[in-house]
Amino acid sequence: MTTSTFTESPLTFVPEAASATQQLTPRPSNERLSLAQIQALFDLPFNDLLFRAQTVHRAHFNASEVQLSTLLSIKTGGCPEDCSYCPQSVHHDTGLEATKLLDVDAVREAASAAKAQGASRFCMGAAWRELHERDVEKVVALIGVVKDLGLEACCTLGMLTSSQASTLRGAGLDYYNHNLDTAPELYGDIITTRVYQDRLDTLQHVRDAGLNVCSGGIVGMGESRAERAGLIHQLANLDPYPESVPINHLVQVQGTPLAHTKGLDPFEFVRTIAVARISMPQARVRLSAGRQEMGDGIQALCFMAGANSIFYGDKLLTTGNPDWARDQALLASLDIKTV
Ligand code: SAM
Ligand code: DTB
Ligand code: SF4
Repeated sequence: MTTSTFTESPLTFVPEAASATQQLTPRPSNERLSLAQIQALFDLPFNDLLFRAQTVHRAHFNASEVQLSTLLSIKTGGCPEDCSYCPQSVHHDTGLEATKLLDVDAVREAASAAKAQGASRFCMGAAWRELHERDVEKVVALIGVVKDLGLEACCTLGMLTSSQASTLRGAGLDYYNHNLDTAPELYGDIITTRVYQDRLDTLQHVRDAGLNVCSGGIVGMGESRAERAGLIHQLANLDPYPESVPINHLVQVQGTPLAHTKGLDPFEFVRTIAVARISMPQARVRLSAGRQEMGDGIQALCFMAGANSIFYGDKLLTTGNPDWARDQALLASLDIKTV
């Protein structure tokens, strides 16, 4: 006999099969979730998982609204870190040409175009291990350009000190992106030039400076389901959890060590989105890198699973993304409004 019922709130609808995770929704933003709870979500029957994710999503957001962020690489390539997924590392021969930091005019032009296409946030990424003091004032000027256009500003520049985080906040920065990327136990296999705690320290500096935290990870790097659960467990237990959670599908780039990784079952990617949505109910969960390779059907499932943000524009940092027109057509066919 099934005990699935609606009681006073849609959030209390808990199918019997999901009772192990009953206490997950709603939850205060600082309530800890165990790894077993996250794993139990991953292990739900696919349709039950999606139903739960949709229920949580609808309690906090309009399910037919997606936020648009446009990315710009403000400093490309030549990065000293050895992240095995990344085309911008000097350790991998990907044929990418390194560039200098862009100037204010180039950023203004790209941000204006993004605004004209409907983006609400402009994210500037640099292939740096950390922000160097000599670059702080230049980045401050770039943030000013984006804010002057009336856009939300986000940066991803590598590790930050607490005083740098405060300086960027003072310049008007709204979000800082710094991904945990994978579960702690897998981290050393993917990157050797920094440790997990370095990432956590920067996230704490960002949080302490009053910036919104954008942090997520990459799926499809050959990790197990338990390791995907481990990543979500870390993100969901940040206190408070991030406002923005990019879930990237690995883009396999020739010349990187992960170029020939065995492909991930696309439904497993959708599950990851759904578990992120349930465990971080009020976060914007961003369907991030990998959309170009994904197909419209899987993207639609990701929106059903609770993704409510995308990177919008024909390029991510160095790799491709669906172009504006294609995304506009996809969102229109799904009756999704943009914010
Ligand atoms: N250098 C800074 C850092 O690592 O924090 C900022 C830029 S870095 C390119 C930002 C993020 O891009 C990484 O944390 C990773 O999640 C993502 N990324 C890089 N290469 C990727 C790839 N091939 N596929 C998917 N995501 C990727
Ligand atoms: C994030 O989580 N994904 C974006 C953004 N934050 C900076 C970057 C994706 C990069 C994909 C590979 C590339 O284009 O170089
Ligand atoms: Fe450098 Fe960031 Fe790429 Fe790692 S992910 S190699 S830190 S640009």
